[in-house]
Amino acid sequence: MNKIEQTLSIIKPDAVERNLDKEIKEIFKDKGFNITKEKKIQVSKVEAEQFYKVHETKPFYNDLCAYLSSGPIVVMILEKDNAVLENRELMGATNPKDAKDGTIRKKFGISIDKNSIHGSDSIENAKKEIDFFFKY
Ligand code: IDP
Ligand code: MG
Repeated sequence: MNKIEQTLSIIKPDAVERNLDKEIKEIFKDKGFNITKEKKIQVSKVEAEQFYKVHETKPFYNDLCAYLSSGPIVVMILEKDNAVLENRELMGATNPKDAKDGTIRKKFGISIDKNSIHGSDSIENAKKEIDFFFKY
């Protein structure tokens, strides 16, 4: 059974810097996602650390947070049946080298850190991440 879900997507600094945000949003819309909220912002290092707290023990944590806060990003709520899983499939593998044809990371990703896009990995995390950016 399919059901309408929301997930959080972030167009990361490397993609915004290359003016790919419009093209990436069109890909989501073509695949049937509704972008119900979006904003272009720049987060502080501390905010990036909060957002990526789940990765705080990883060796790449500091670089990851420095990177996310390094320039403007576009955060979006995507809505669709099975949005969480379908967005993960459309994004492609974390490392663009491993991403399949037709995925956003295959098309635009530069490297494992500059992989152009973030997407929530579970319904539970989607709720937390949406609240993080859109609950005032
Ligand atoms: P995901 O973005 O595909 O969900 P996660 O494992 O949640 O991947 O990692 C979060 C982000 O951290 C990735 O998108 C990537 O930019 C970065 N990252 C993950 N693994 C590595 C690594 O081994 N080296 C450097 N950066 C990494
Ligand atoms: Mg993740």
